[in-house]
Amino acid sequence: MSDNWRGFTNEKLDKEQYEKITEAARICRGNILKMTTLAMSGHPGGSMSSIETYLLLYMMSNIDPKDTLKDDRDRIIISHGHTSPGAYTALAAAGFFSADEAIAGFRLAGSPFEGHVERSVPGIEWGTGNLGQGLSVGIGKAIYARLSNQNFHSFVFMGDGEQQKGQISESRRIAAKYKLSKLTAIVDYNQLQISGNIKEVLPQNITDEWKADGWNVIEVDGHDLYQLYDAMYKAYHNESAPIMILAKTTMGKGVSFMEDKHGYHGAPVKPDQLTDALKELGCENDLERYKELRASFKTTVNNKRNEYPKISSGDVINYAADAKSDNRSAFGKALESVAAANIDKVPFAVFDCDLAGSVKTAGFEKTYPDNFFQFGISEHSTATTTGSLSAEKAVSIWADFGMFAIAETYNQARLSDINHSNVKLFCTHCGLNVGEDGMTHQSIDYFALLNSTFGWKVITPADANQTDKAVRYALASPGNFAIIMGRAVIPIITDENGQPLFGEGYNYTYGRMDEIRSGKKTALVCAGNMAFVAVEAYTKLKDAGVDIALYSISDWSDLHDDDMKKLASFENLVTLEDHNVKTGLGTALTDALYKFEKRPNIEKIGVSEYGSSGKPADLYKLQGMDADSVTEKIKKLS
Ligand SMILES: Cc1ncc(C[n+]2csc(CCOP(=O)(O)OP(=O)(O)O)c2C)c(N)n1
Repeated sequence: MSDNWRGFTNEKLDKEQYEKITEAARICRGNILKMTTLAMSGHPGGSMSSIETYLLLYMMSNIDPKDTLKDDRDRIIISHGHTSPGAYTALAAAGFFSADEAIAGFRLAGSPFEGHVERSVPGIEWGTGNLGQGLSVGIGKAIYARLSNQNFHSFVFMGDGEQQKGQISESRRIAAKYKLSKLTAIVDYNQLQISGNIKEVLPQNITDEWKADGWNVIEVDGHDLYQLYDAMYKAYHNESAPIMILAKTTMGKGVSFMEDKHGYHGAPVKPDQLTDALKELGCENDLERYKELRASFKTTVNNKRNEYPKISSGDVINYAADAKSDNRSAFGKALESVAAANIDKVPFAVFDCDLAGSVKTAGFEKTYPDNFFQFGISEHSTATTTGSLSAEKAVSIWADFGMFAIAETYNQARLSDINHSNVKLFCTHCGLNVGEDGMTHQSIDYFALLNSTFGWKVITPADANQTDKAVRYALASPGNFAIIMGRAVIPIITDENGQPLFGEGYNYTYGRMDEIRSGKKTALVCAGNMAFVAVEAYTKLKDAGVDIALYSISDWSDLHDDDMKKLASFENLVTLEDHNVKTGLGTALTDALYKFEKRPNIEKIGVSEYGSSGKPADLYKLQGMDADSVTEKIKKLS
């Protein structure tokens, strides 16, 4: 098909296009059956109901199948990722790669053609499978278009059962609030999901819900190419409220014994029925050929990703020895300084979930109102949108309480990580250091959760000076970073001469341990944000004549060998952290030191039960994490 049609340039689908897409739909349906039967798994039902939409999207949108990285391309997000057979066969029909490769490699270990759509396949913008996240991804793309002054369109294709997911309603309201007219949602309304009819599984009124949240809805026959095209054309050239297209379809469309059967949502046609099914579609059964291709499968596709923008880290702010600051305020200042150094050249976005004053992004909001996005109490959508935007040439920042930005939204962070995102997450009110809000607000699992991913890096700076440097490092370095901060005002950490340890001349290096005081027998190692307590304990111990060294580790997912060698030489090692003591720094160090023949006795101090309401100092005391308790514990070791 000619690429002149891309970008929905023609007001109407012409006869030639209609005939070509109709023929492509027939072949795609056959290919969907072949690939799922060959793999003996997969989701043919929704793929077959979705195929006309897939073909129009991939053939008519402004995307170059041979160069899928062009910055001004339209973005197509598949939210019902299980309909990957529909997406892969349509992409192949639109010239993105060969259909043979997708069929032979479907759900095969090591192949990019995974069971749920993944970014490894050209044309796939975002890997999904965890339902309900696609619309938030689309919002990220639409915001990128706006911030980078581009006019590209973003389509989000979803299932109808999927509409039950709460994150979608968050996203609907956000898209309507920001008048994202360049964002279009399409719902495959086949009325079936795994357990049966969507109305019986969980009743909802899809059209009315979208309308109530401020969207315009166009209902069409999702198998009628003319109707579908007209709706897409209208949506593509829309300049008012965003449009949702409700595409009424039939699950398993095209094969009589599959039609309207929810059993085919996630089950392939049995091999002995395949010939009959393919015959109905006018396709031959050439499964034997695909079995051979599968046996010697080698992929030729390589979906590259754009490079993330390079930004300057700006001029550091140094805090004097007698300055007192909460780390979150140091973050707010560093953020504004980095933004000032870059925002003219690189799109910046700061997202907030109704906590800007507390998380110190209110200053950014005041200076850069067009770059500040208030998403309200919609953390799931925010987590996904920040991930999606971060995969573009933009700096995507979210600041929130640790509890809501990590534990509340772990799966969203994980899915963004799977998609190679570049999120900058700033978490305040972490550990027991949240004020008097109590256990529901205490983020004591930030490291354990994010360290269970393969990409997220977690940094807990020791004071305002280290916060300033770590914030700049995270903003200017590729990858997902979470900076962990408490709420309280704390002292500046100083060296033995009383000079700021992380002040002028200090270079923050990710993954390295910082020596605060030297000593020989016992090492007290604190997770960065507990350094002020550790320094107090050190002073008491020193006064009592105890030989002790003091170290701070602010990031312990990638512990350095030289640092571990140093710690291995001590007789005793005591760890102090404002994190669940079962899954934090103490455990990571125990693990890292295990390989050394001579290693210290390890004593872990940290959060050992859910905290209660109270001032951090009192809560630390209750859990044996205050300077007096730490001092007593160490005295007993010596
Ligand atoms: C968050 C989440 N919960 C559950 C599932 C398991 N699941 C996969 S598909 C599906 C049903 C989806 O129904 P629908 O959106 O109507 O798709 P269709 O049946 O039309 O293919 C479910 C529950 C999932 N993938 N993600």
